[in-house]
Amino acid sequence: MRLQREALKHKLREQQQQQPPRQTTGLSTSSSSTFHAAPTPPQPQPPTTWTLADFDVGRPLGKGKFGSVYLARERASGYVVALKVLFKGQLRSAKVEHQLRREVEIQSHLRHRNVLRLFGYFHDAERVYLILEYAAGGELYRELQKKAALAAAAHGTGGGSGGSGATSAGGGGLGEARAASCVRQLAEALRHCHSKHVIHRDIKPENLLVGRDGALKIADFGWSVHSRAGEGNNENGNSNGNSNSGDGDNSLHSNSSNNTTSTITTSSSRRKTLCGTLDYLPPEMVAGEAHDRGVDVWSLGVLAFELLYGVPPFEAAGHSETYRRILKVDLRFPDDEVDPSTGHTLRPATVSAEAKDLIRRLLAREPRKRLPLESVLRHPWILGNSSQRR
Ligand code: AK7
Repeated sequence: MRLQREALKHKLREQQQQQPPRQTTGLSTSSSSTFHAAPTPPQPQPPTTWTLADFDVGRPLGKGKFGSVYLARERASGYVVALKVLFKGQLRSAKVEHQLRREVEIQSHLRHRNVLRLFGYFHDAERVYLILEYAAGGELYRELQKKAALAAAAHGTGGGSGGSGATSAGGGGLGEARAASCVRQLAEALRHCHSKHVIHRDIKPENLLVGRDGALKIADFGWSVHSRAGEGNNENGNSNGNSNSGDGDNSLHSNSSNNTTSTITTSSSRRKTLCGTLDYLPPEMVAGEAHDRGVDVWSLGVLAFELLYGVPPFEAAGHSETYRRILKVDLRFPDDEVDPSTGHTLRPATVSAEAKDLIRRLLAREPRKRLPLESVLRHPWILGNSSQRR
């Protein structure tokens, strides 16, 4: 089994290394069912091609707007993967084919234990299939939901909260040790992405998966962009705010002219987040300003908060109220929640001062003032709570 796994790994790796990053083609046009390693050069064809018949498809792992993910095994090698099935018709209607192409292209530059691998794709008449690294631990989101449910049950039954220890997830968060470990791994993943000029732009618990060994994996680069050096994104991450160059590759609408890209990007994100959450958007995107890799640093802060408290920091009843809170950076750390009638603590504020310090430094209104990822990795909260390997 191990040898077989290594074999496909090798095969996939070989293909990817042979192919220089190029434009991808054929996601929605052709109806042939050839496999292309990611990225796909127009010519020549990669040495190996796959079709659905090459996989045993197992249980569904999840459902998304454009299709589902299944556990699958490549028959020849026995290598287990996650197969994401997307419907071409839906991709076309939503006009996101170019995003999918970009995702495949972007993923080919990334190789990191905390970034979910996209091995390649193939397609048939109706569907596009993404061959993904399988994350045996599932979605971090579920971990968080479970804790939230536990906390709610504990508080709701009125059985008193008891004294939950400083490291436990008394208020629905994951606890300081697990949260710090997640934040560290995310910072490492994002540092890798940014070093390859990739901005993820959609960091949230739903897009974080957990590997067999508990390692965190950033997934779903469908909203990411490949920023170019010298366009306001430099290696140090302190850009002057003008990023996401307006060439067709980076803009989310291909008919954009250079200086409107940020607006377009924002409206597109807004469009997208209408069916999702606004909670992770940074103020500059809410305000319709240009944005850069600082957006990922902001969402790391939002995530840190949510991992600790179980709810995102700017959550509000409606979208406009969330916008307002984000723009103001209306950051408040929950106090102990006390039942006014009994005086009992319902939700203890067990979050350390170091954690709050890191969150404040990540959630700076000014993108350039946000703590650089290198400094996140050296922050006392990370050093004190997160063991190096998990
Ligand atoms: N246990 C989708 C729609 C539209 C996209 O979905 C792009 C993805 C990784 C993903 C995670 C899949 C491994 C799992 C597991 C699970 Br659960 N994977 N182990 N789930 N990459 S989903 N990418 N892309 C996507 C578009 C676009 F067209 F808009 F770009």
